[in-house]
Amino acid sequence: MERRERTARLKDLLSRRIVVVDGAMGTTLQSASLEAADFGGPRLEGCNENLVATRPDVIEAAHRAFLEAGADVIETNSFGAAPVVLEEYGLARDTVELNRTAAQLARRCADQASTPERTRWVAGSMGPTTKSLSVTGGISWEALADGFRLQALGLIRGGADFLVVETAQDTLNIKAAMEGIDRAAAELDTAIEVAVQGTVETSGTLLAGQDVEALYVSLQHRELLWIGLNCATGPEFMTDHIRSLAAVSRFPLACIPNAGLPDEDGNYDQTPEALASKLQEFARAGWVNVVGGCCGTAAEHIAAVAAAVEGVSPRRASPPERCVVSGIESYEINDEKRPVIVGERTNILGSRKFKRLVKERKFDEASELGRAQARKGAAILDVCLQDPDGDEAADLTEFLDVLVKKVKVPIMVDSTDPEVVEEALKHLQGKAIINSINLEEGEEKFARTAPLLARFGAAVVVGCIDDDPEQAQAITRRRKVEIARRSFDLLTNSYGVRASDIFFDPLVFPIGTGDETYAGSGVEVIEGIRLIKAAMPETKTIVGISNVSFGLPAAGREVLNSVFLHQAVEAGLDLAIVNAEGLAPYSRIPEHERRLCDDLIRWRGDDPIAAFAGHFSTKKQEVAVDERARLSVEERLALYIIEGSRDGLIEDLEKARSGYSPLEIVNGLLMKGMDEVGRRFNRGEMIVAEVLQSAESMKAAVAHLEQYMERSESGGRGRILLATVKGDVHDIGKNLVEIILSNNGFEVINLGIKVAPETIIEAYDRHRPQAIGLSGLLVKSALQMVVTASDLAAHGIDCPILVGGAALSERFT
Ligand code: THG
Repeated sequence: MERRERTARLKDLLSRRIVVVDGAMGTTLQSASLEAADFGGPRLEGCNENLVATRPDVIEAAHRAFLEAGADVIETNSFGAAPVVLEEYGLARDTVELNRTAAQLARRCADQASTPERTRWVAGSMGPTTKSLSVTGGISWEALADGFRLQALGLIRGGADFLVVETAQDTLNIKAAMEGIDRAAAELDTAIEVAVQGTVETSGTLLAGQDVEALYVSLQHRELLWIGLNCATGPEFMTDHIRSLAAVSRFPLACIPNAGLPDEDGNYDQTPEALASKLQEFARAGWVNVVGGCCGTAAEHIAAVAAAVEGVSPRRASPPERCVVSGIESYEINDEKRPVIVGERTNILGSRKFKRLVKERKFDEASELGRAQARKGAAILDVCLQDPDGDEAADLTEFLDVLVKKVKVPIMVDSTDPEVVEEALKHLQGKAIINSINLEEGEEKFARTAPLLARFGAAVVVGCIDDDPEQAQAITRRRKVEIARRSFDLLTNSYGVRASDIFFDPLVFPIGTGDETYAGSGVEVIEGIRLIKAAMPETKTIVGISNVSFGLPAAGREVLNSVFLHQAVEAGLDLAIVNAEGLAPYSRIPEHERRLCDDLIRWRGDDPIAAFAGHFSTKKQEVAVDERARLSVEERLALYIIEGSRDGLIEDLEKARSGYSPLEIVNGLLMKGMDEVGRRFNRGEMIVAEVLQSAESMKAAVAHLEQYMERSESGGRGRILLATVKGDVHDIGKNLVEIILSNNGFEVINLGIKVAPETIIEAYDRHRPQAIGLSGLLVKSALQMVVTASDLAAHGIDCPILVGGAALSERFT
């Protein structure tokens, strides 16, 4: 049977029943009591990969034992057969040969065990190597990719049915493996299926930091045979990760755990029955298509696992189509979050400070500008190191290496040079966004960047410019949508880009410089957004907000940026490249200033620039402050929260203390402001970045008042665990609850944010609280509360649960 026919059968089988993969080769070899001579001499002792040459009988016996136990798939003994690993034994030159031999051995065993009714498959195993691009370094992307190429060449030639990139600890290594595999397949003029299995540590992430959802998002663009997890822990610790993957993955799912966690001697001692019963649980939950065993699993384990999943239906994938990008963590772009803020300050063309730091090669300090933006509400960072005097690719990659250790957010690579973009993508584990491509130099230039999208898995910003000889930049709304449509057809038809990975930039021009070309171009952007969203609803829109106000007085810029942003969002804008800190709070902009902005955007009146500049160059910043002095202290306290301001907050809190207790100030006066924030947010008058500023004011106020709150006899009334559930970072409400409870005599153990169910279970076992409080703001947090509660129940924990959060209803509770 041809490989193609066999893999077609395997794909079919994956949808019909749960497929069983073999157990651990390493563990099996250990128990064979091999000696130096078996490996080919003392110098090679421990090099398991060489055994296919020196003791093929031992390897074959292991394969046969697993096939007899009921494995549908056996893995080749080539886990560490990449040149960078083999080099340690002086065997790098034998890479292709060792891999080929490993595949041939497994092929022979699988074929002998196959019958017309039951096919057995050979998976070509490709381990993570001893180097990690993100963590250890010590190898280049190119060298790693080329090593994987050689490994894949040998495995394919030797007869592997598909390849499995396994025990992966670093998504960049996986991407390099994909590259190597693609090159090998091209060289052999063939196609080969690939499965990917990551390894989640007890920390809850891969070694290089990504969680399973970010891992999935980084690989979503490939047609994987399956995605899954193997090694690291026993099945117990995999529960939450497998469940999370099952919720998002469009690929079949594999769960291949160790036989428990190793004991102090490094032995894995989970019994076949225990492993099988846990995997059966996952199977019955509808989470898996593939099961098997990793470290510590012998033929008995595989036999028990095969028996346990027999007759249980495999998972059927039906994840919703979503627009998701990732850094170390994944980030979904959806309507709930409009506008998603893309931080603009890590741009040497847009920030003098950043430019200076880069010039002085102070990359650490420069990356702090990125971190500061992420803290202030930027969900994505735009990074631009385009400098005619510098080496852009070298500067950018060096900077990215520093930045991604500090921020978990997705990165937008702001460069128009295809080579720079490619190099940058070799330094980013996540699914990045390329900013940008366009048709200005025709379809040929387009063709240089577009293939990178599918190769690395990235989203893309498409600027509305084309090769029109008269006016390349689209200024009118009609031209904007026309060019967007042309780019859309090209990308989706010729480059296989998914519509949800296309972000159109209708292009914002400065409307206040006096250049007549751009007079009134503001409203064209707003209406262009509306037309693009209507014509291609699955795509996203993005603009660089600050461009609009170039050349205007600084005080006016913040106001115009804010008004322009609000109008664009109203028209459907999804993402805004902007300085989250440099926006005037919209709710604080007086009516007549909004009017001045609107006149400029829509070009009304004789000279809207003069009217605007006239007002803002004479404007006294203090006016607003004077107005506030006329308000009562109660009103002002609410206003600090609504505006997200802090100037004068502490003094006013001190004034309020003469009439109110600290808790009355929090629950009465400040909460009034918070309620108003909620109302305005729901009406679309405030954006997330502004709400975050309100939250900061609330935190500052509470932090100040805490010193005055008397702690009543500590903990006498009971002990309560509090946690913001997994996937959610919001904790203001929860922290207030903590204060209120501890001021009323409860002992509170606050587990913090993004707390996974297993952490809560551990904490419960340690502290034995009388109640557990789960908190979260997002809609998905409500679902996570259900998941958490059922995990608690599954562990026999029956203590009462309190739930709190914006998305909760009485019925839900
Ligand atoms: N679309 C897309 N990408 C873009 C833009 C766009 N990338 C770059 C730019 N435009 C967006 N970024 C900025 C960054 C900074 C400023 C404007 C846009 C800015 N900077 C201050 C100035 O020039 O006056 C500098 C202040 C300082 O030095 O600190 O306004 O439109 N896809």
